Amino acid sequence: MEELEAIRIELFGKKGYFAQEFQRLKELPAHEKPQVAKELNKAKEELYRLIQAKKDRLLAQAIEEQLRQERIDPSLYDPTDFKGARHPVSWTMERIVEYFLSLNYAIETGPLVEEDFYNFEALNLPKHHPARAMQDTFYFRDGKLLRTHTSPVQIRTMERQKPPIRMISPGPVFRRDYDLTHTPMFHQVEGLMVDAKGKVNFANLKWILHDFLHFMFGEVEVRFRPSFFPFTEPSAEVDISCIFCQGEGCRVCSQTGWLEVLGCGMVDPNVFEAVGYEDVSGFAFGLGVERFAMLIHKIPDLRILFEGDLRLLEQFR
Ligand code: 2NM
Repeated sequence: MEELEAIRIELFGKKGYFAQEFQRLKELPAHEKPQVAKELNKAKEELYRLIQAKKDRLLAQAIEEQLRQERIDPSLYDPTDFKGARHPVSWTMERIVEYFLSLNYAIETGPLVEEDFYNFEALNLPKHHPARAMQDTFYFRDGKLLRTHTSPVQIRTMERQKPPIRMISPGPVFRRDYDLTHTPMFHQVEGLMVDAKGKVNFANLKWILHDFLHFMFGEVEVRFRPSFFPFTEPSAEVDISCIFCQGEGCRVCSQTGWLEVLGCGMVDPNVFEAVGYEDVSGFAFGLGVERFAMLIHKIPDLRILFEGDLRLLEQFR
């Protein structure tokens, strides 16, 4: 293409061959001028046409070469060879949500960057409360923080709505923790039911969690153990009989025959006071989705869930 352009300039440029030849016409005797001019014009037209034709051919070749190099082979895409699959944490989250949707619970979400009030203060965790030190929190310079649980969503929902409330809050939470059984980000689902005082009791909580755990784990034993959370009173931790040894005792259940899967309780009056509720009662519960996913799918190591290794996902197609 460059060579061709050089030739074109040599022939047709301002000081090119034809410019010079037409200049020289003046020096010719008058009777020769028409004939020479005619032949010059004919040669000029012919050469112009040839150069243009060559140019077109070179351009077409260049485009063809480019198309050849950039060609996509659509037969390379094989939808039956798809390596991806729903991640077990997503699957577990969706299954949990499916259960509570079937009971007409609302699915609520909220900000991941939270204010101290919603993450701690309103949940009966005043400043300097020892329970605050239990959870190591990611703080921002302006005092905001990454939520350490999804309970702030419950607080925000109660601020916005009047009872009755029936909701769950699925989503990621963040804690400064990283070892064999803890990652700095994991997922929680927390639930809340509130109605007029006396209408929601601990028996309701026991029934729904029994039913829910059977939905998730099949035919397991369920037991409630007294426990403590700042935002509930009374509080309980919930165990299921070990799904690996059917309660016989194994490494996963530390020979106890039981696996801890949930925390729950009746919402503390201080929490209701913080959101301006009066004469109500309610229950709440919380669970870690990764732990559920690991138990259900018998995944031995928490970190596998976060490595993005396709060999994990291939097993969930
Ligand atoms: C848990 C255990 C017990 C809980 C309490 C609340 C709120 F905001 F309603 F007070 N939300 N979630 C709760 C109660 C969470 O997680 C182990």
